Amino acid sequence: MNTPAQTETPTQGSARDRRIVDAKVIVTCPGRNFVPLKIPTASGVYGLGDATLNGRELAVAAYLQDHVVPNLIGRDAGRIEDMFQFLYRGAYWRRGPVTMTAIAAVDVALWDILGKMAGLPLYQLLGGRSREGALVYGHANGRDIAEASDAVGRFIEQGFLAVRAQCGVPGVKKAYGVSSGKAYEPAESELPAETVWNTPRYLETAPKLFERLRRDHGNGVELLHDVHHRLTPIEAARLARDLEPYRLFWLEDATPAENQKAFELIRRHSVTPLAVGEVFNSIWDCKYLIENQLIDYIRTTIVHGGGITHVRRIADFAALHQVRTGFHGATDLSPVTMGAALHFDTWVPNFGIQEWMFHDDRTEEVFPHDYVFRNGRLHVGDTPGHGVDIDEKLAARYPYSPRQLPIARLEDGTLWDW
Ligand code: KDG
Ligand code: MG
Repeated sequence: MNTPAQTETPTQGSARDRRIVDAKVIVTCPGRNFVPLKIPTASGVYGLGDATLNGRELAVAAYLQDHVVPNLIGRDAGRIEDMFQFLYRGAYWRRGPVTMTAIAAVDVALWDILGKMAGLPLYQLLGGRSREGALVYGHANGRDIAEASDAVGRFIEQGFLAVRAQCGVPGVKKAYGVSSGKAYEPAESELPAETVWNTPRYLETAPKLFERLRRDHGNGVELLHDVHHRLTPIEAARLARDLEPYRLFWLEDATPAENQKAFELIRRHSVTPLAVGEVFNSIWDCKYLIENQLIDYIRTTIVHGGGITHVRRIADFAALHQVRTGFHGATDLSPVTMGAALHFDTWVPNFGIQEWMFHDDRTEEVFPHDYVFRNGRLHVGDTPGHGVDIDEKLAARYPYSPRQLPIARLEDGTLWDW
């Protein structure tokens, strides 16, 4: 376990102590790109936020540097709600992934400062523990069904209680979620890699994968699957129905969610639980799906959803409609975001599950943290704040490396969703 370096003596934190004296946007690539934001206060206590938007990192770094940082200096770090309102409403231009990721970085840093000054872990500031640890799911994938089943088996051996499974599709050379042996990482090249997609082959393969997984591993493990927006509404309805016998924990992003009425069609045909929202960035993106109970899990997480202050509103709204949280947590979600998300998961009453992928060792060294995996769950520590720190000297050794997410086309060249 890496332990965060900064362990301040708790102070009362007067408005003078809490004055923001600087804000440093850091861009680092310890295995993949991250954009941490460090906000020091007059007291010497600092907060750490995260502004990583996969494949568009420098857009958020510039938005922060040019338009947000100059507004922070001299402000009271304790006015977290007002800061959110200032950056969201004050900018006039609302929502969008760049803006909301920049706001999230500031928001998380301020919650971190508040926790450190109060001498309390973040979950305690939110209202205290609702559970001992956050159920997490890992990513198992294989080039074919047999390989994917072996990968699921390895996760179970490591103690995972929930596993997302993806496998190669015959006739599809390279598909999302399926690595060619090395660690999964979709943002792998300077310009987007092109993949070719085949829906009919996929629709044949996916039910066979889950039939095999239930045969090999039984019903004791929760299984999840990500469609990555690739199906039309009626195809999504068919897949959700075909997967019913295998009792998935969820089927994710079955169809693009701009057209939210499409989910009514899926619901009409199936009781497979649905998860959506990793590409959403505000409560307005989630509202229709939640209030019409068209989904079961909302995936919008802290870093892309305006921070703890805004995502808390989404979670509270979801709770009214019995929708639970299932935060996005792929490798592009930095340890800072994971730390903040895990404190949130520890508190939020309507928690469902947390995605978790292993970070590269270099990433773990740059971001020491106190969360640990035990018996299928991630457990936060009691370090004040969110419990994640940064080794800036080490971060400086890993300069930005341009990488974009891939694109998908159909066999005739038509650009498709992925
Ligand atoms: O940046 C994009 C990735 O985080 C995304 O492709 C991963 O779909 C994903 C998931 O469910 O983790
Ligand atoms: Mg996904």
